[in-house]
Amino acid sequence: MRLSKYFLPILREDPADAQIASHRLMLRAAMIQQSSAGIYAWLPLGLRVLRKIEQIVREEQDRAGAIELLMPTIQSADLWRESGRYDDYGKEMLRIVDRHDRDMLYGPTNEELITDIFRRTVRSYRDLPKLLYHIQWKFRDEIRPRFGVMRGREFLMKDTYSFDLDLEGARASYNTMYLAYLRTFARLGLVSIPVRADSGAIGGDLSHEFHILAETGESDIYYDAAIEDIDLAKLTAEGADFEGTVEQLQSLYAAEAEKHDPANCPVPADRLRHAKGIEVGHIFYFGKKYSEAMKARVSGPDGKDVTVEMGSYGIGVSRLVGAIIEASHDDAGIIWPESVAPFQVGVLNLNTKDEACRAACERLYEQLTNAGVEALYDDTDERAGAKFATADLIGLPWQIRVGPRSLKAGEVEVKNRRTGETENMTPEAALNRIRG
Ligand code: P5A
Repeated sequence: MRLSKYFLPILREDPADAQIASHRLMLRAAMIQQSSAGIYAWLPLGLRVLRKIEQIVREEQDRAGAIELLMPTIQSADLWRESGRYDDYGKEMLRIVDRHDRDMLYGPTNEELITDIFRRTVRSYRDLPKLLYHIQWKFRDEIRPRFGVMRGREFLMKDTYSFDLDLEGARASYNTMYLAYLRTFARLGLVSIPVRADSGAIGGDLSHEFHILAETGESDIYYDAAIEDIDLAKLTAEGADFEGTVEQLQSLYAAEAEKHDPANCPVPADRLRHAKGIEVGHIFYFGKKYSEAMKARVSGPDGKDVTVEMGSYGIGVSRLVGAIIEASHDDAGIIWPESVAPFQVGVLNLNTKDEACRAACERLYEQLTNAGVEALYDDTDERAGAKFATADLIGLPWQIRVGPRSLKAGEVEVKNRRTGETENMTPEAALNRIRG
């Protein structure tokens, strides 16, 4: 992408209303623009990151055997009356009346709708287990939307729903998702801590929240350092005792500060960690809460009807954009993990009037593009200093800086955004460094 043709209306000044780094940097880097309280437009740079995160989340769901579908954002109130949640949900639910005076709502979550799909289509225990998911916008009329996309009113969630014949199956589905979540967050370059949680408005009796570590996180958590050493490769290796290991993992200590009782903490002091976290995922086993109320049954092996066991599993996809920035930035701007960077490399032409610089940049840009590397080519007439600032702000993992002086020696300057290290090398070597 040529920056001169792109749409990147970055802000040179800090916006006044942003209290945390991710919100400030997302506005400055022109990733989002507020449309109304807690509701944002995703500008091109932000959308690229959102889509990358979404794709990693999708790939790990697919790998875990979940099947993607797409449910609507607008739902009928009748389904929620059946489950009993229409009144319970309160003011967080955005209620809508259509032209026929029917009560509708903008979905804050989809337990009812998926249960309705299930009961209308699945008849036999032979069709179980089933894990179904979608990645869809949700609306919750949060009393205090804040911190940009971290607590929005409209936000993108990945939500999966499991259907099983019995408790044992439900537990297996839960554990499958638990592991998929650890893998997903690791691929996003994050350390995640699964914390035993209350299940709140979703209901039920087994639940974990997944927190990622970030100094600015809103949650206060204590956990066993052993969690940081979880070896996912070993866990997923062929022949591994999957159930056993996941249950062992789940027994490792992690608790939110309110529930942490120092006197009874089972973790030795040298292994106890205290950190700030951001909740980016939440999984629930809630048994027959919805299937009973909505009569979601299949015929069992003995021909008798069985009410199915269910769970639901959420990831805050749009929240993750902010959370990743909270976990990975410095004074100059964002530092994207390679896996979600909007572009892998910025090619900076430091003197657009210099013919040699122009030719070298064009050639590099073409070679990168041909090699399948996503490059943002700064071909604008800005000063070199402004180009450096923009590149650092938007946080691409690599920068190739092409200036007249080093080019005379046949070299360009390569900067690694994370380490800050710069190195001179030939354009060919730069290409190989970035492809490697
Ligand atoms: C699980 C999937 C649920 O809604 N039903 C379907 C269950 N769980 S949850 O914990 O309420 O939400 C799941 C994740 O969504 C993110 N999230 C938000 N992100 C941005 N702004 C919000 N207002 C918001 N509310 C929830 C969180 O990451 C949460 O873990």
